[in-house]
Amino acid sequence: MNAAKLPLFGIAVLGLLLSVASCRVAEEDTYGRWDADADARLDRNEFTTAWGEAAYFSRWDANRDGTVDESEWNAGRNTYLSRYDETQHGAFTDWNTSGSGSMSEDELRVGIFTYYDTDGDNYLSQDEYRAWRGTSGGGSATGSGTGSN
Ligand SMILES: [Ca+2]
Ligand SMILES: [Ca+2]
Ligand SMILES: [Ca+2]
Repeated sequence: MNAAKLPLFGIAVLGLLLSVASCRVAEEDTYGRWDADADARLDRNEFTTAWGEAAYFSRWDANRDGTVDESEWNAGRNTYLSRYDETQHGAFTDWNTSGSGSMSEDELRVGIFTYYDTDGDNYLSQDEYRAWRGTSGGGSATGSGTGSN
């Protein structure tokens, strides 16, 4: 009937959809939650907190003995680090800086941070953060225990 009103209605619906979509993005993008001082950079301390809260170490430590040995590290690397390249990211011995038989949580976390800090500036940017949280299809940022890393 009133053809002139239809486009306006369409625009209104489109606007509503767009605002819903942007809300979803804001909810899913939890960078701000991990970026405790809100300087738009995730530093090592902030990363350590995020890592600990998400209990990532236990996903690598398959036998739950509190360390990650070379076979566990190899398995975790194949599972979680999709872009892993030994010449670029180092071998087990490079990550296992203490030189003991297996890797502590600190050692593994430093390796992971370095892996995702692709520009090497000692901070995770939003893009680097997304690469970290978005791998292995874990989905929601809060995770259910079987997500990334
Ligand atoms: Ca920060
Ligand atoms: Ca272990
Ligand atoms: Ca960086």
